[in-house]
Amino acid sequence: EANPLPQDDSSLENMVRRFQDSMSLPKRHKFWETQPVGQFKDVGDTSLPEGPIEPPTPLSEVKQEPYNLPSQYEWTTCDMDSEETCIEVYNLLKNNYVEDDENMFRFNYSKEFLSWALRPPGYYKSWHIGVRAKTSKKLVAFITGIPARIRVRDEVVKMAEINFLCVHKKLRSKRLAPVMIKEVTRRVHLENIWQAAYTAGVVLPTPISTCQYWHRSLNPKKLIDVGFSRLGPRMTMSRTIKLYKLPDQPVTPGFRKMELRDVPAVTRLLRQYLSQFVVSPDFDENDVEHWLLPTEDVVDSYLVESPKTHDITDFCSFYTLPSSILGNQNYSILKAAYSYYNVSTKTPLLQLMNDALIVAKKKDFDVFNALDVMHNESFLKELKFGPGDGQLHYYLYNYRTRNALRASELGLVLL
Ligand code: MYA
Repeated sequence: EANPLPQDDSSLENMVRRFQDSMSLPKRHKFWETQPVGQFKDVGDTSLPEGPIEPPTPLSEVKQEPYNLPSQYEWTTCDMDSEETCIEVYNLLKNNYVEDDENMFRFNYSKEFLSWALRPPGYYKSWHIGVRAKTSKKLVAFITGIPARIRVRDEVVKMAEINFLCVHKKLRSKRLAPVMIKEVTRRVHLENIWQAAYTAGVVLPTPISTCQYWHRSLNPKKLIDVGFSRLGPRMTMSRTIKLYKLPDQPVTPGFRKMELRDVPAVTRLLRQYLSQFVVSPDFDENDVEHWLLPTEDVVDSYLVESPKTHDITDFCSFYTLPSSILGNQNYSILKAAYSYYNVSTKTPLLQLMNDALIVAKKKDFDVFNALDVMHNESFLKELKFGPGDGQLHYYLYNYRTRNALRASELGLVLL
Protein backbone atom coordinates (compact mmCIF):
# COMPACT_ATOMS: atom_id res chain seq x y z
CA GLU A 1 0.00 0.00 0.00
CA ALA A 2 1.89 3.03 -1.30
CA ASN A 3 1.11 6.08 0.74
CA PRO A 4 4.07 8.43 0.42
CA LEU A 5 2.76 11.35 2.45
CA PRO A 6 2.68 11.16 6.23
CA GLN A 7 -0.49 13.25 5.92
CA ASP A 8 -2.56 11.54 8.55
CA ASP A 9 -0.58 12.49 11.60
CA SER A 10 0.44 16.01 10.80
CA SER A 11 -2.93 17.32 9.64
CA LEU A 12 -4.51 20.04 11.73
CA GLU A 13 -7.54 17.85 12.21
CA ASN A 14 -5.44 15.10 13.77
CA MET A 15 -3.56 17.55 15.97
CA VAL A 16 -6.91 18.78 17.25
CA ARG A 17 -8.03 15.18 17.76
CA ARG A 18 -4.88 14.29 19.71
CA PHE A 19 -5.35 17.42 21.83
CA GLN A 20 -8.98 16.54 22.47
CA ASP A 21 -8.01 12.96 23.34
CA SER A 22 -5.36 14.15 25.77
CA MET A 23 -7.91 16.43 27.45
CA SER A 24 -10.51 13.61 27.39
CA LEU A 25 -12.98 15.99 25.76
CA PRO A 26 -15.80 14.55 23.71
CA LYS A 27 -14.56 13.68 20.21
CA ARG A 28 -15.82 15.36 17.08
CA HIS A 29 -17.84 13.14 14.81
CA LYS A 30 -17.79 14.54 11.29
CA PHE A 31 -20.41 12.07 10.12
CA TRP A 32 -22.56 11.61 13.20
CA GLU A 33 -22.81 15.38 13.72
CA THR A 34 -24.79 15.52 10.44
CA GLN A 35 -27.28 12.82 11.46
CA PRO A 36 -30.61 13.01 13.32
CA VAL A 37 -29.29 11.45 16.53
CA GLY A 38 -28.92 12.90 20.01
CA GLN A 39 -25.87 15.20 19.89
CA PHE A 40 -23.36 15.46 22.73
CA LYS A 41 -23.98 19.23 22.99
CA ASP A 42 -27.64 18.51 23.84
CA VAL A 43 -26.97 16.07 26.70
CA GLY A 44 -28.85 17.29 29.75
CA ASP A 45 -31.08 19.72 27.80
CA THR A 46 -34.44 18.78 29.28
CA SER A 47 -36.33 21.25 27.07
CA LEU A 48 -35.94 18.91 24.07
CA PRO A 49 -39.02 16.71 23.58
CA GLU A 50 -38.96 12.92 23.63
CA GLY A 51 -39.71 11.34 20.24
CA PRO A 52 -38.68 11.70 16.60
CA ILE A 53 -35.90 14.26 16.01
CA GLU A 54 -37.03 15.05 12.46
CA PRO A 55 -40.36 14.30 10.73
CA PRO A 56 -40.63 11.81 7.86
CA THR A 57 -40.14 13.30 4.39
CA PRO A 58 -42.55 12.44 1.55
CA LEU A 59 -41.48 9.16 -0.05
CA SER A 60 -41.14 10.93 -3.41
CA GLU A 61 -38.33 13.01 -1.88
CA VAL A 62 -36.28 9.96 -0.83
CA LYS A 63 -33.24 9.62 -3.08
CA GLN A 64 -34.04 6.98 -5.72
CA GLU A 65 -30.45 5.98 -6.61
CA PRO A 66 -27.89 4.40 -4.31
CA TYR A 67 -25.16 6.60 -2.80
CA ASN A 68 -21.85 6.75 -4.67
CA LEU A 69 -19.09 4.39 -3.63
CA PRO A 70 -15.40 4.89 -4.47
CA SER A 71 -15.11 3.87 -8.15
CA GLN A 72 -13.45 0.45 -7.50
CA TYR A 73 -16.50 -0.78 -5.54
CA GLU A 74 -20.12 -1.62 -6.27
CA TRP A 75 -23.28 -2.30 -4.23
CA THR A 76 -24.72 -5.79 -4.05
CA THR A 77 -27.89 -7.00 -2.40
CA CYS A 78 -27.03 -10.16 -0.52
CA ASP A 79 -29.54 -12.95 -1.05
CA MET A 80 -29.41 -14.77 2.28
CA ASP A 81 -31.55 -17.60 0.79
CA SER A 82 -28.55 -18.46 -1.33
CA GLU A 83 -26.12 -20.81 0.38
CA GLU A 84 -23.30 -19.33 -1.69
CA THR A 85 -23.98 -15.73 -0.58
CA CYS A 86 -24.47 -16.87 2.99
CA ILE A 87 -20.99 -18.41 2.87
CA GLU A 88 -19.47 -15.18 1.49
CA VAL A 89 -21.06 -13.13 4.28
CA TYR A 90 -20.02 -15.73 6.83
CA ASN A 91 -16.40 -15.55 5.67
CA LEU A 92 -16.28 -11.74 5.60
CA LEU A 93 -17.54 -11.59 9.18
CA LYS A 94 -15.44 -14.52 10.38
CA ASN A 95 -12.28 -12.69 9.28
CA ASN A 96 -13.19 -9.02 9.80
CA TYR A 97 -16.00 -8.58 12.35
CA VAL A 98 -15.89 -7.54 16.01
CA GLU A 99 -12.86 -8.38 18.18
CA ASP A 100 -12.24 -7.78 21.87
CA ASP A 101 -9.93 -4.92 22.89
CA GLU A 102 -6.89 -7.21 23.08
CA ASN A 103 -7.62 -8.87 19.70
CA MET A 104 -7.69 -12.33 21.26
CA PHE A 105 -11.20 -13.31 20.11
CA ARG A 106 -13.41 -12.50 17.12
CA PHE A 107 -17.14 -13.19 16.77
CA ASN A 108 -17.83 -16.17 14.55
CA TYR A 109 -21.55 -16.03 13.77
CA SER A 110 -22.56 -19.29 12.04
CA LYS A 111 -24.26 -19.37 8.62
CA GLU A 112 -27.39 -20.78 10.25
CA PHE A 113 -27.35 -17.97 12.78
CA LEU A 114 -27.00 -15.29 10.07
CA SER A 115 -29.79 -16.82 8.05
CA TRP A 116 -32.01 -16.71 11.19
CA ALA A 117 -30.95 -13.25 12.33
CA LEU A 118 -31.54 -11.67 8.91
CA ARG A 119 -34.82 -13.31 7.90
CA PRO A 120 -37.43 -12.52 10.58
CA PRO A 121 -41.11 -12.03 9.67
CA GLY A 122 -41.49 -9.25 7.09
CA TYR A 123 -37.75 -8.88 6.39
CA TYR A 124 -36.56 -6.94 3.33
CA LYS A 125 -33.94 -8.50 1.10
CA SER A 126 -32.95 -4.97 0.02
CA TRP A 127 -31.74 -4.25 3.58
CA HIS A 128 -28.99 -6.92 3.36
CA ILE A 129 -26.38 -4.74 1.76
CA GLY A 130 -22.95 -5.74 0.55
CA VAL A 131 -20.09 -3.97 -1.19
CA ARG A 132 -17.97 -5.84 -3.73
CA ALA A 133 -14.67 -5.02 -5.39
CA LYS A 134 -15.67 -4.44 -9.04
CA THR A 135 -12.87 -6.47 -10.63
CA SER A 136 -12.60 -9.48 -8.32
CA LYS A 137 -16.27 -9.42 -7.15
CA LYS A 138 -14.96 -10.15 -3.67
CA LEU A 139 -17.35 -9.12 -0.86
CA VAL A 140 -15.52 -6.44 1.14
CA ALA A 141 -18.18 -4.79 3.30
CA PHE A 142 -21.63 -5.47 4.73
CA ILE A 143 -24.43 -3.85 6.70
CA THR A 144 -27.94 -5.09 7.47
CA GLY A 145 -31.30 -3.95 8.69
CA ILE A 146 -34.30 -5.97 9.79
CA PRO A 147 -37.75 -4.57 10.60
CA ALA A 148 -38.96 -4.49 14.21
CA ARG A 149 -41.63 -2.82 16.27
CA ILE A 150 -39.91 -1.21 19.24
CA ARG A 151 -41.86 0.25 22.12
CA VAL A 152 -40.43 3.35 23.83
CA ARG A 153 -42.60 4.06 26.91
CA ASP A 154 -46.17 4.00 25.43
CA GLU A 155 -45.23 4.47 21.79
CA VAL A 156 -44.73 1.48 19.50
CA VAL A 157 -42.46 2.65 16.69
CA LYS A 158 -41.66 0.81 13.45
CA MET A 159 -37.88 0.66 13.31
CA ALA A 160 -34.98 -1.01 11.57
CA GLU A 161 -32.53 -2.90 13.73
CA ILE A 162 -29.11 -2.29 12.18
CA ASN A 163 -26.39 -4.89 12.67
CA PHE A 164 -23.36 -6.60 11.09
CA LEU A 165 -21.69 -3.41 9.90
CA CYS A 166 -18.33 -4.65 8.69
CA VAL A 167 -15.57 -3.26 6.49
CA HIS A 168 -12.72 -5.53 5.42
CA LYS A 169 -9.60 -4.93 7.53
CA LYS A 170 -7.65 -3.70 4.51
CA LEU A 171 -10.27 -1.01 3.73
CA ARG A 172 -10.58 0.57 7.16
CA SER A 173 -10.53 4.33 7.88
CA LYS A 174 -11.50 5.29 4.33
CA ARG A 175 -14.93 6.64 5.35
CA LEU A 176 -16.74 3.67 3.81
CA ALA A 177 -18.85 3.14 6.93
CA PRO A 178 -20.70 6.50 6.63
CA VAL A 179 -21.66 5.69 3.01
CA MET A 180 -22.95 2.30 4.06
CA ILE A 181 -24.94 3.79 6.91
CA LYS A 182 -26.43 6.40 4.56
CA GLU A 183 -27.32 3.69 2.03
CA VAL A 184 -29.07 1.47 4.57
CA THR A 185 -30.88 4.58 5.85
CA ARG A 186 -32.08 5.36 2.32
CA ARG A 187 -33.38 1.82 1.81
CA VAL A 188 -35.13 1.89 5.19
CA HIS A 189 -36.73 5.24 4.28
CA LEU A 190 -37.99 3.70 1.00
CA GLU A 191 -40.10 1.36 3.17
CA ASN A 192 -41.51 4.38 4.99
CA ILE A 193 -39.58 3.64 8.20
CA TRP A 194 -37.80 6.55 9.87
CA GLN A 195 -36.26 5.21 13.08
CA ALA A 196 -33.63 2.59 13.92
CA ALA A 197 -32.08 0.81 16.90
CA TYR A 198 -28.50 -0.47 17.10
CA THR A 199 -25.80 -1.34 19.60
CA ALA A 200 -22.04 -0.84 19.40
CA GLY A 201 -18.98 -1.19 21.58
CA VAL A 202 -17.82 2.31 20.57
CA VAL A 203 -19.15 5.59 21.95
CA LEU A 204 -21.03 7.59 19.32
CA PRO A 205 -23.51 10.44 19.63
CA THR A 206 -25.38 9.54 21.85
CA PRO A 207 -26.11 6.33 23.76
CA ILE A 208 -29.63 5.98 25.18
CA SER A 209 -28.06 3.52 27.61
CA THR A 210 -24.76 1.82 28.39
CA CYS A 211 -24.60 -1.79 29.55
CA GLN A 212 -21.99 -4.21 30.66
CA TYR A 213 -21.41 -7.84 29.75
CA TRP A 214 -20.99 -10.40 32.54
CA HIS A 215 -19.48 -13.84 32.02
CA ARG A 216 -20.21 -17.10 33.81
CA SER A 217 -17.49 -19.74 33.36
CA LEU A 218 -18.82 -23.16 32.45
CA ASN A 219 -15.49 -24.64 31.35
CA PRO A 220 -13.03 -22.66 33.50
CA LYS A 221 -9.97 -24.70 32.53
CA LYS A 222 -10.37 -23.93 28.83
CA LEU A 223 -11.24 -20.28 29.54
CA ILE A 224 -8.04 -19.90 31.52
CA ASP A 225 -5.96 -21.83 28.96
CA VAL A 226 -7.07 -19.54 26.12
CA GLY A 227 -6.65 -16.33 28.14
CA PHE A 228 -10.37 -15.52 28.40
CA SER A 229 -10.13 -15.56 32.19
CA ARG A 230 -7.38 -15.78 34.80
CA LEU A 231 -6.98 -17.90 37.87
CA GLY A 232 -8.20 -15.78 40.80
CA PRO A 233 -5.82 -14.82 43.61
CA ARG A 234 -5.19 -17.72 46.00
CA MET A 235 -7.04 -20.07 43.65
CA THR A 236 -5.85 -23.35 42.21
CA MET A 237 -7.22 -24.91 39.02
CA SER A 238 -9.01 -27.64 40.96
CA ARG A 239 -10.62 -25.17 43.38
CA THR A 240 -11.71 -23.08 40.38
CA ILE A 241 -13.24 -26.09 38.62
CA LYS A 242 -15.10 -26.95 41.82
CA LEU A 243 -16.31 -23.35 42.24
CA TYR A 244 -18.03 -23.41 38.84
CA LYS A 245 -19.42 -26.97 39.04
CA LEU A 246 -23.12 -27.31 38.26
CA PRO A 247 -25.71 -30.06 38.79
CA ASP A 248 -26.24 -32.50 35.89
CA GLN A 249 -29.94 -31.74 35.43
CA PRO A 250 -32.16 -28.67 35.85
CA VAL A 251 -33.76 -28.61 39.29
CA THR A 252 -37.11 -26.90 38.57
CA PRO A 253 -40.04 -29.36 38.22
CA GLY A 254 -41.73 -28.84 34.82
CA PHE A 255 -38.62 -27.25 33.23
CA ARG A 256 -38.58 -28.30 29.56
CA LYS A 257 -37.68 -27.16 26.05
CA MET A 258 -40.13 -24.76 24.37
CA GLU A 259 -42.25 -26.27 21.56
CA LEU A 260 -44.39 -24.84 18.73
CA ARG A 261 -47.58 -25.37 20.77
CA ASP A 262 -46.17 -23.03 23.47
CA VAL A 263 -45.98 -19.99 21.17
CA PRO A 264 -49.29 -18.37 22.31
CA ALA A 265 -48.54 -18.82 26.03
CA VAL A 266 -44.94 -17.65 25.69
CA THR A 267 -46.07 -14.60 23.70
CA ARG A 268 -48.54 -13.61 26.45
CA LEU A 269 -45.94 -14.17 29.18
CA LEU A 270 -43.24 -12.22 27.35
CA ARG A 271 -45.48 -9.30 26.32
CA GLN A 272 -46.68 -8.90 29.89
CA TYR A 273 -43.14 -9.07 31.25
CA LEU A 274 -41.51 -6.71 28.72
CA SER A 275 -44.19 -4.03 29.25
CA GLN A 276 -42.43 -2.91 32.45
CA PHE A 277 -39.26 -1.74 30.67
CA VAL A 278 -38.84 1.66 29.00
CA VAL A 279 -37.62 0.17 25.70
CA SER A 280 -38.56 -3.29 24.44
CA PRO A 281 -39.61 -5.11 21.28
CA ASP A 282 -43.35 -5.42 20.67
CA PHE A 283 -43.42 -9.17 19.92
CA ASP A 284 -46.45 -10.90 18.40
CA GLU A 285 -46.85 -14.67 17.98
CA ASN A 286 -45.05 -14.66 14.62
CA ASP A 287 -42.07 -12.88 16.16
CA VAL A 288 -41.97 -15.27 19.10
CA GLU A 289 -42.10 -18.27 16.78
CA HIS A 290 -39.19 -16.87 14.78
CA TRP A 291 -37.03 -15.45 17.57
CA LEU A 292 -37.67 -17.89 20.41
CA LEU A 293 -38.71 -21.29 19.11
CA PRO A 294 -35.55 -23.41 19.52
CA THR A 295 -33.33 -23.70 16.44
CA GLU A 296 -30.41 -26.10 16.80
CA ASP A 297 -27.10 -24.34 17.48
CA VAL A 298 -28.78 -20.93 17.07
CA VAL A 299 -31.31 -20.27 19.82
CA ASP A 300 -32.39 -22.34 22.83
CA SER A 301 -35.53 -21.72 24.86
CA TYR A 302 -36.87 -23.43 27.94
CA LEU A 303 -39.96 -22.87 30.02
CA VAL A 304 -41.55 -24.02 33.22
CA GLU A 305 -44.89 -25.76 32.81
CA SER A 306 -46.65 -26.11 36.14
CA PRO A 307 -46.95 -29.88 36.79
CA LYS A 308 -50.39 -29.28 38.35
CA THR A 309 -52.11 -26.62 36.23
CA HIS A 310 -50.02 -26.96 33.07
CA ASP A 311 -49.71 -23.17 33.01
CA ILE A 312 -46.53 -21.76 31.47
CA THR A 313 -45.13 -19.66 34.31
CA ASP A 314 -41.48 -18.98 33.44
CA PHE A 315 -39.26 -18.79 30.41
CA CYS A 316 -35.56 -18.48 29.61
CA SER A 317 -33.55 -18.38 26.39
CA PHE A 318 -30.04 -17.94 25.06
CA TYR A 319 -28.45 -17.74 21.62
CA THR A 320 -25.30 -19.42 20.33
CA LEU A 321 -22.48 -17.14 19.25
CA PRO A 322 -19.03 -18.73 19.14
CA SER A 323 -15.85 -16.68 18.88
CA SER A 324 -12.68 -17.62 17.03
CA ILE A 325 -9.71 -17.80 19.35
CA LEU A 326 -6.90 -15.95 17.60
CA GLY A 327 -3.48 -17.57 17.79
CA ASN A 328 -3.90 -20.31 20.38
CA GLN A 329 -2.11 -23.64 19.88
CA ASN A 330 -4.73 -25.81 21.53
CA TYR A 331 -8.11 -24.29 20.80
CA SER A 332 -9.67 -22.41 17.86
CA ILE A 333 -13.27 -21.86 19.01
CA LEU A 334 -14.81 -20.50 22.19
CA LYS A 335 -18.40 -21.72 22.49
CA ALA A 336 -20.46 -18.94 24.09
CA ALA A 337 -24.15 -18.76 25.03
CA TYR A 338 -25.71 -15.29 25.30
CA SER A 339 -28.66 -14.69 27.60
CA TYR A 340 -31.63 -13.55 25.48
CA TYR A 341 -35.13 -13.06 26.96
CA ASN A 342 -35.99 -14.46 30.41
CA VAL A 343 -39.28 -14.20 32.30
CA SER A 344 -39.96 -15.32 35.82
CA THR A 345 -43.40 -15.17 37.42
CA LYS A 346 -43.27 -18.21 39.72
CA THR A 347 -39.80 -19.76 39.66
CA PRO A 348 -37.31 -17.30 41.20
CA LEU A 349 -35.20 -15.75 38.39
CA LEU A 350 -32.06 -16.95 40.17
CA GLN A 351 -33.20 -20.59 40.05
CA LEU A 352 -34.45 -20.27 36.47
CA MET A 353 -31.10 -18.89 35.30
CA ASN A 354 -29.25 -21.55 37.26
CA ASP A 355 -31.22 -24.11 35.24
CA ALA A 356 -30.27 -22.22 32.07
CA LEU A 357 -26.59 -22.52 33.10
CA ILE A 358 -27.08 -26.24 33.72
CA VAL A 359 -28.53 -26.89 30.25
CA ALA A 360 -25.88 -24.66 28.62
CA LYS A 361 -23.15 -26.64 30.37
CA LYS A 362 -24.74 -29.91 29.18
CA LYS A 363 -24.68 -28.53 25.63
CA ASP A 364 -20.95 -28.01 26.01
CA PHE A 365 -20.84 -24.20 26.06
CA ASP A 366 -17.62 -22.82 27.58
CA VAL A 367 -19.13 -19.60 28.89
CA PHE A 368 -22.56 -18.04 29.47
CA ASN A 369 -22.72 -14.29 28.86
CA ALA A 370 -25.38 -11.84 29.99
CA LEU A 371 -25.86 -8.07 29.88
CA ASP A 372 -26.96 -6.17 32.97
CA VAL A 373 -30.28 -5.37 31.22
CA MET A 374 -33.80 -6.14 32.51
CA HIS A 375 -33.63 -7.90 35.90
CA ASN A 376 -30.33 -9.60 35.18
CA GLU A 377 -28.48 -7.78 37.98
CA SER A 378 -30.51 -9.80 40.47
CA PHE A 379 -28.72 -13.04 39.57
CA LEU A 380 -25.34 -12.10 38.08
CA LYS A 381 -23.23 -11.98 41.25
CA GLU A 382 -24.97 -14.82 43.00
CA LEU A 383 -24.63 -17.16 40.03
CA LYS A 384 -20.87 -16.37 39.82
CA PHE A 385 -20.86 -14.21 36.73
CA GLY A 386 -17.89 -11.84 36.62
CA PRO A 387 -17.96 -8.38 35.00
CA GLY A 388 -16.40 -8.15 31.55
CA ASP A 389 -14.27 -5.30 30.30
CA GLY A 390 -15.75 -3.13 27.60
CA GLN A 391 -19.28 -1.86 27.42
CA LEU A 392 -22.17 -2.13 25.02
CA HIS A 393 -23.91 1.11 24.10
CA TYR A 394 -27.52 1.20 22.88
CA TYR A 395 -28.59 3.79 20.29
CA LEU A 396 -31.73 5.00 18.56
CA TYR A 397 -31.61 6.81 15.21
CA ASN A 398 -33.99 9.74 14.79
CA TYR A 399 -35.56 9.25 18.22
CA ARG A 400 -34.67 11.19 21.34
CA THR A 401 -35.20 9.99 24.90
CA ARG A 402 -35.32 12.59 27.68
CA ASN A 403 -32.41 11.12 29.67
CA ALA A 404 -30.09 8.21 29.33
CA LEU A 405 -31.73 5.04 30.66
CA ARG A 406 -30.37 2.67 33.25
CA ALA A 407 -29.44 -0.73 31.80
CA SER A 408 -32.18 -2.26 33.96
CA GLU A 409 -34.73 -0.10 32.10
CA LEU A 410 -33.85 -1.81 28.81
CA GLY A 411 -35.99 -4.75 27.74
CA LEU A 412 -34.23 -5.21 24.39
CA VAL A 413 -31.45 -7.60 23.37
CA LEU A 414 -29.94 -7.25 19.89
CA LEU A 415 -27.88 -10.05 18.37
S1 MYA B 1 -21.79 -2.53 15.63
C1 MYA B 1 -20.48 -3.54 14.99
C2 MYA B 1 -19.56 -2.73 14.14
N1 MYA B 1 -18.57 -3.57 13.49
C3 MYA B 1 -17.34 -3.82 13.95
O1 MYA B 1 -16.94 -3.31 14.98
C4 MYA B 1 -16.51 -4.77 13.11
C5 MYA B 1 -15.06 -4.36 13.00
N2 MYA B 1 -14.94 -3.00 12.53
C6 MYA B 1 -15.22 -2.60 11.26
O2 MYA B 1 -15.62 -3.38 10.39
C7 MYA B 1 -15.03 -1.12 10.96
O3 MYA B 1 -14.17 -0.56 11.91
C8 MYA B 1 -16.36 -0.34 10.94
C9 MYA B 1 -16.07 1.16 10.75
C10 MYA B 1 -17.22 -0.82 9.76
C11 MYA B 1 -17.14 -0.50 12.23
N3 MYA B 1 -21.36 2.17 14.37
O4 MYA B 1 -15.34 3.88 7.35
P1 MYA B 1 -14.72 4.63 8.47
C12 MYA B 1 -18.14 5.73 12.54
C13 MYA B 1 -21.62 3.38 13.81
O5 MYA B 1 -13.54 5.46 8.12
P2 MYA B 1 -13.92 2.11 9.64
C14 MYA B 1 -22.98 -2.56 14.38
O6 MYA B 1 -22.93 -3.34 13.48
C15 MYA B 1 -17.02 6.53 13.18
O7 MYA B 1 -17.46 7.08 14.41
N4 MYA B 1 -20.66 4.21 13.37
O8 MYA B 1 -14.34 3.67 9.70
C16 MYA B 1 -24.11 -1.53 14.46
C17 MYA B 1 -16.77 7.57 12.10
O9 MYA B 1 -17.80 8.56 12.09
P3 MYA B 1 -17.51 9.99 12.82
C18 MYA B 1 -19.39 3.80 13.48
O10 MYA B 1 -13.26 1.80 10.90
C19 MYA B 1 -23.91 -0.53 13.36
C20 MYA B 1 -16.94 6.76 10.82
O11 MYA B 1 -17.76 5.60 11.18
C21 MYA B 1 -19.04 2.57 14.02
O12 MYA B 1 -13.23 1.78 8.37
C22 MYA B 1 -24.82 0.67 13.46
C23 MYA B 1 -15.61 6.26 10.32
O13 MYA B 1 -15.86 5.55 9.13
C24 MYA B 1 -20.09 1.74 14.49
N5 MYA B 1 -19.88 0.55 15.05
O14 MYA B 1 -15.33 1.34 9.60
C25 MYA B 1 -24.58 1.65 12.35
N6 MYA B 1 -17.71 2.43 14.01
O15 MYA B 1 -16.41 10.65 12.06
C26 MYA B 1 -25.42 2.91 12.48
C27 MYA B 1 -17.23 3.56 13.45
O16 MYA B 1 -18.83 10.75 12.76
C28 MYA B 1 -26.83 2.69 12.05
N7 MYA B 1 -18.23 4.39 13.14
O17 MYA B 1 -17.11 9.66 14.24
C29 MYA B 1 -27.62 3.98 12.08
C30 MYA B 1 -29.09 3.80 11.66
C31 MYA B 1 -29.23 3.63 10.17
C32 MYA B 1 -30.65 3.31 9.71
C33 MYA B 1 -31.59 4.49 9.89
C34 MYA B 1 -33.02 4.15 9.38
C35 MYA B 1 -33.96 5.25 9.61
